[in-house]
Amino acid sequence: MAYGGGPDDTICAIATPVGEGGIGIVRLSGTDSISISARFIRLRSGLPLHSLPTHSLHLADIVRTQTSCHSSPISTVEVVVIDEAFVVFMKSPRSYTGEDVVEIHCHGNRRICAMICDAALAAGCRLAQPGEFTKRAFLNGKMDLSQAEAVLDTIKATSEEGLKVAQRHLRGDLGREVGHLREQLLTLLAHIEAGIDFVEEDISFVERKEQLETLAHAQAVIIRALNTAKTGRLLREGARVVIAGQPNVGKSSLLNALLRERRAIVSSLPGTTRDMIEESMEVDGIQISLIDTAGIRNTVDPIEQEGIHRTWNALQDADVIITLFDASSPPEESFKMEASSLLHERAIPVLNKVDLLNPDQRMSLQKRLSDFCGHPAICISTVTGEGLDVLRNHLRSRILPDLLESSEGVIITNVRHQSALVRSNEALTQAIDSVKSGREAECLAVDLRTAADALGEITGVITSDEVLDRIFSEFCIGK
Ligand SMILES: Nc1nc2c(ncn2[C@@H]2O[C@H](COP(=O)(O)OP(=O)(O)OP(=O)(O)O)[C@@H](O)[C@H]2O)c(=O)[nH]1
Ligand SMILES: [Mg+2]
Repeated sequence: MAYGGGPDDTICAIATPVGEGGIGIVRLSGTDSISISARFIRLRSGLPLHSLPTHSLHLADIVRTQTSCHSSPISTVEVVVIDEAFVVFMKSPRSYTGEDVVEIHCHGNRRICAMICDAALAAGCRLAQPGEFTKRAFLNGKMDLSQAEAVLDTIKATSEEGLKVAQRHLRGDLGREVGHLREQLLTLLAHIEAGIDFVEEDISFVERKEQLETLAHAQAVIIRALNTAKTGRLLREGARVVIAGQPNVGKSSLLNALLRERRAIVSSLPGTTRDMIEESMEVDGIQISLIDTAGIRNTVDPIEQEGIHRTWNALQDADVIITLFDASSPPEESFKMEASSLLHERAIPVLNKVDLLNPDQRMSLQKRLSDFCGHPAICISTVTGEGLDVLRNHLRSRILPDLLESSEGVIITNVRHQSALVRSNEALTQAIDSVKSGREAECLAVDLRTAADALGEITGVITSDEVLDRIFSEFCIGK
């Protein structure tokens, strides 16, 4: 095993974030958790630690021993109290890791946590590797691999929707769906293998039609899941939303309005923003990187040219582009901008400064802009704030298609899962082909096995140490 230390060691780590907090938690897990803890935990009740009932909190002194010489030539061993804390014992298998776990809930001071962790190390623990608690939970069957990965996604989720999906996976929704599908393929495989064994007796275990139905159903489920991968990525990483348009249309004003702070400089001079300004925000539960850019125009100013160059680069990576137009400048002018590059399917056309128009002007301009763009344009004013909610809703529905709202199905947020599904899907395509063209059952069996194994990688029934090490190394120590 690539981990420094064996799987049977008792491990410890600080489980709470570094820094100040009401409570800090040091956690021990492994067979010797209690006997090791007994060396540095003194229950206030005076009872021995091994009599600690499971799953209850007990007040204790956490101590360390130190040798002092002072003035005397004979050294003495002193017991020093590090902190008073609550101690909880969670007996195997009813714990996070499935092992005996001791948690020490001390004051949330970084030095105290470190000293308690040191005391545990001195008493015979080994420092946990990143993700080792969760890895043990997986190895001890407390969760499947997709759930273990969801632990990390749950900790790291930055938006409400991202959190929802991570928690769905944490509950095991993905593992269940994938496991169910794998079972169906394995059942089919068993029938086909039986058919191979009994071929001389000419027993047709499953009709071809039935085989095709099972394969097609599996493939449909996988394709549906794969179609959610883009949404999943946006949920996990957040969407890049770029505000672009000609100078002075109000891009920086819009950034400020959406952020609700005066982040970017706004001025009536065209060409104010030279560099890109990127800020994180949450729109309706979705994480967004909002990017204000230099206005696009022909210019001889080398700094502005560089800014515009950066705008074009930002546009390439954008998930959504807010293409902003100025309602107060002559429409022919503003519509004529390098529109073809700014008005593809990722763009939302937005007409700003509508506070300067009367209702008739506004309707007619909105219509002309919508016709010009081939998408309905949204009217806003960063001054009065009107239309900003409509824009936010629009952003949300662009980034999160309806499927997330309506379906209980899984969303693929993880590249490893995605690649396993792609491989499973490819194998199924070949399997379907084999059935249709009447190839030998052996070919079909091989493809089915490949498809089922790829699904097994997602839940971790099929896995390697290398894959596990890679997954858990992304965790922090203590998780
Ligand atoms: N009336 C009105 N004026 C606005 C509105 N939004 C922005 N402005 C004004 O338009 C001018 C330009 O605004 P900015 O936000 O700096 O425009 P920009 O697109 O970032 O400009 P550059 O950085 O130069 O490309 C400023 O004087 C703003 O006060 C609006 O909704 N209504
Ligand atoms: Mg600007």
